[in-house]
Parts: sequence; structure tokens; C-alpha cells
Amino acid sequence: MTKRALVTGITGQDGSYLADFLLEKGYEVHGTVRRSSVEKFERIQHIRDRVTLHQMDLLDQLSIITVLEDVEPWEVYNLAAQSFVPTSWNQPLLTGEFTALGVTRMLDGLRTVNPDIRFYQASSSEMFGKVRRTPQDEETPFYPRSPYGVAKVYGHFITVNYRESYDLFAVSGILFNHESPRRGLEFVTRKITDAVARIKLKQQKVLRLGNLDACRDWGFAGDYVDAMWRMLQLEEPEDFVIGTGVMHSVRDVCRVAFEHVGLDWEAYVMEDPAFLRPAEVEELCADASKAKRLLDWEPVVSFEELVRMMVDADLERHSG
Ligand code: NAP
Ligand code: F7E
Repeated sequence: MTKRALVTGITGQDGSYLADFLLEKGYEVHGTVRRSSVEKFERIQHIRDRVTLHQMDLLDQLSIITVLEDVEPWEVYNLAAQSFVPTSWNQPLLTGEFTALGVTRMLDGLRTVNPDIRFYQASSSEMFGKVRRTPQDEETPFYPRSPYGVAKVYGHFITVNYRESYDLFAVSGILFNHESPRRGLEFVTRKITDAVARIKLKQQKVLRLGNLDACRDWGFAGDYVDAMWRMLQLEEPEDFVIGTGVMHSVRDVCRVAFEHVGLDWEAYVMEDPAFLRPAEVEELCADASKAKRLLDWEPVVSFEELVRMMVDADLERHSG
């Protein structure tokens, strides 16, 4: 029997990779999109005729219930959110509405329509923020450092709470940074690889960045959507940390990306205080041993391979 999945945020980086992955597994894939005066479906253009799209907004409970009733999914992946950390200081209330309360709206919708639906919540390593210990695992206490991080902590605990209160199969995947050629241009890895391509092609002269010392555990989005799916195939719902266990700095991303096109990063990168944050997350590093043990999941793409893959894709895009 064909399994049916609903992906909120299917137009985003992860939504598009998850849709690819689920189609490959033989799923009937449905996705939610926001009404807009222009369509922004670039990331799913290649599968547009293989997925069914439904209008829904995390702010609108009726739209959530209607989609759940129409689609009758087995699995729901809640990837929709306001996901850019700096924007969360400029729009803290909207971020809370989408990224925090939106999760409750999804869970309530599911509980109302069919409590047997399996639910994945896209939680984030940003919840660890000012880290209490390194590396971070499922037991590490949270200390978020942005309105986005705070909203994700709410989303995490409301998922745990609905699981415990209503016996839902609801899981929270605590994913560390994951990137790809489909990453939004404002996130640091893509900002760097896009600039490297443009500088190499003489379309840009300098690259302005904020904190070069910030360290993250960067993996490939294509590997991480596999982990999401594995979580929903378990017998019992459990939460998981997903990451590579290897930490690099923003400086390292610059070095690998510029080196790949034969340039010295120090000749092009300028530090600009405009990109510093009111409160910074200095370093994040995952201990994903639970995922390895119970999901048999491990990342495939290394940090260097990831950065080079992104530079190559941006070079191709800008050369065209
Ligand atoms: P993304 O590229 O920014 O995609 C976000 C998606 O959410 C887009 O499809 C967007 O639609 C949709 N969306 C935003 N507000 C909405 C609303 N009010 N109603 C309905 N849809 C809405 O994010 P991503 O990198 O794929 O991340 C996916 C999820 O994982 C997010 O929840 C993010 O916070 C979380 N996460 C990401 C990472 C990471 O490193 N990528 C790590 C941990 C957790 P539009 O196209 O209309 O804007
Ligand atoms: O920043 C530093 C910045 O914006 C990474 C989201 O997917 O991952 C992402 O959040 C680091 C920060 O990602 C620039 O200060 C320096 O320390 O790429 P980012 P993020 O904030 O870690 C988590 C797991 C999520 O859940 C989020 O949704 O890089 N940095 N200079 C810069 N960052 C940006 N964006 N731009 C710069 O110029």
C-alpha cells in the first residue's frame, strides 16, 4: 500500500530534499505552500508534477485542519518555520507565532483529525545556544540565545508534551546546521560559496561577514532528511540529536571554499560589524550516538565535500 506523507515547508531547503527522498521511497507526497502573489517553487521545480501542493499557513488553524482532512497523511513532517536567526530579533512576535505556536496548531490539528498520524517536529541545535556542555546530546540542557532559539524550545517541549498528554506518535529531531546547494543565500555557508563563485567569475570584489570565529557542526541536508524519516519508522516515538560530531569555524568555511577555486580567502573577506548578532552562539557540536545506535544513521558527506559541492553548484549557476 502506498504511504502518504505531508510536508509543511516543502518549498524550503529541507522540504525539497525530503520530498525527493520520500518519492524515491515510493511515497505519495503532499506539501503545503503559502499563498503568494508570485510562486517561489524553484527548489521543487524538478518534482512539481510528482507532488501535490496545498495552501496552508501556520497562522491559520482552519487551513491546517482542512489540509489534514483532505490529505489523510500517515506521516506529517513539520518543517515550516521562520528559520533565519537574525530575522528573529527584528520579528520576534512573528517568529514566535510561526516557529513556536505554529507547532501547537499542527499538533492540535492532528489530534482533532486523526491522532494516529505520525508527527515529526523540526527542532534545532540553536536550542543549546550558550552551551552547557560539549558535545551536546539529547540530555544536554537548553540555553537559547535568540528569539528563534526560544521559539524552537517551545516547539520541542510542546511536541514532547502532546506525546505524553495524548499518546501521539510525535518526535522532535534536534538537527544541527545542515546545508546544500539549495540553502538560502543569507545563511553563512551559502553566502560564502555564492560569493566565492562570483569573485572567481569577477562579478564581485569582496565578501563582508560577521563573526569569523563562530563554530558549527555543519552537515549535508540530503543526509539529514533520511534521519527524519528513520525517526518516524521506529516502534516508539523518541527524540534524537542529528549532527556530524565535527566542528568547524566560519573561517574554515572561507578557507575551504576559496581554496577550491585557487584563491586566498584572506585577500577577499572583510569583517563587518553589521553582521554581528545581539547575542551569539559561539559553538555547537553534536553527539549523535543515540541516532547511530537506534536509527542506524550516520552522515555520508564530509564538511570539505559539502563546501566544495556548494561552490561547484554556485559556479555553474553564475557561469550560465
Ligand atoms: P527554510 O529553507 O527557511 O524553509 C522554511 C519553509 O517554511 C519554507 O517552505 C517556507 O515557505 C515555510 N514557511 C515559513 N513560514 C510559514 C508559515 N507561516 N506557514 C507555512 N509555511 C511557512 O528552512 P530549512 O533550512 O529548510 O529548515 C527546515 C526546518 O528545519 C525549519 O523549521 C528550521 O527552523 C529547522 N531547522 C533547520 C536547520 C538547518 O540547518 N537547515 C537546522 C535545524 C532546524 P516560503 O517558501 O513560502 O517562505
Ligand atoms: O550562521 C556566523 C553567525 O545564519 C552561522 C539556521 O538554519 O542553523 C541555522 O542557524 C554562524 C553564526 O546559521 C555571518 O554569527 C558570520 O554564528 O548560517 P547561519 P545559524 O544561525 O547557525 C540552525 C541549526 C537553525 O536551526 C537555523 O534555522 O555564522 N556568521 N558571518 C554569519 N552568519 C550569517 N548568516 N551571515 C554572515 O555574514
